[in-house]
Amino acid sequence: MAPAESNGAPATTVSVRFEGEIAHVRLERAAKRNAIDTATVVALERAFAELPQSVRVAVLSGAGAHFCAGLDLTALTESAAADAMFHSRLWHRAFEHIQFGRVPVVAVLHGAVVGGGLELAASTHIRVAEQSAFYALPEGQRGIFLGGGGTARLARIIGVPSITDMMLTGRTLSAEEGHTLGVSQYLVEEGAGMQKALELALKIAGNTPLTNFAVTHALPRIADMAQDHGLLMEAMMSAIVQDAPEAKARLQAFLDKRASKVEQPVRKPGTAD
Ligand code: 1HE
Repeated sequence: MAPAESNGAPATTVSVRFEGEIAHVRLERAAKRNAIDTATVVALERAFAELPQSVRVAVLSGAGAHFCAGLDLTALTESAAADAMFHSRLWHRAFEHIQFGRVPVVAVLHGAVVGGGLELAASTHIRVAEQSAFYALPEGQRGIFLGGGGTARLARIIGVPSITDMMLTGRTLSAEEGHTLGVSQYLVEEGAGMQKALELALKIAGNTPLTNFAVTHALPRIADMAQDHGLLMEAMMSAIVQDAPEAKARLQAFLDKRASKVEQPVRKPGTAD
């Protein structure tokens, strides 16, 4: 791995390292279970807003035994309504830089992925969960509400009924339950999350930047549009993406039999072709 480099984010709460085209962004508050205080949310925003041009994909993880215990609750006890609203907007801004930043983000989830930690995970594009991961929204029990984008992003992943259940009853979802609901796209053995995330990150970095842009910026917005508006946007995005010389070269490489084929599922012996 390349030597650690910093982009200015405070090393104590969020670290940023570069390994070729991959940026590793890690929550570094293990003693507080990576609870997110204001310095941490600001550092996250900077980390993703200021990624160098050489970066094509980011991997987000948490130090220690848990991905993230959500909002640092010490921040809430004395805050007035207006402060809390602006604080929530700060989270929205930071996570916007993750969901609609320059590069796709792969998260490695383990241990607690709760409250704002789950909202953070929901702002990433690919989530790899280890078996220890568990998901909860303790906001319901703490007398507060979602404030880190959960009503919008998490609702689009696991749906309003699951959020309602988790918030009203305090239900914790296991890694398997979360996987079934779509929190994670990959569920792996304990300790194997980073390796899987790196394997996926290399595939993502190998795509053209415009395709990755269309997938992360256009696709979720089109899915939120009325179908006729969305299809027009799809046609325009598709025209722009295929127009890039790199796209043309890739299509030609396939026609010249120089490109890899789609990976086919391994057939069981004895099954018909
Ligand atoms: C914290 C926080 C925190 C841990 N804010 N300090 N989130 C929650 O309601 C989750 C609260 N945390 C927990 O339920 C547990 O800490 C865990 C299940 C995540 C982990 O348990 P455990 O036994 O490994 O750790 P611990 O002993 O509870 O915590 C270790 C330390 O981290 C301890 O501090 P210490 O000084 O006594 O060592 C804890 O106080 C501290 N800590 N979690 C502050 N969250 C934008 S709106 C989003 C709204 C929300 O996210 S609400 C959900 C908040």
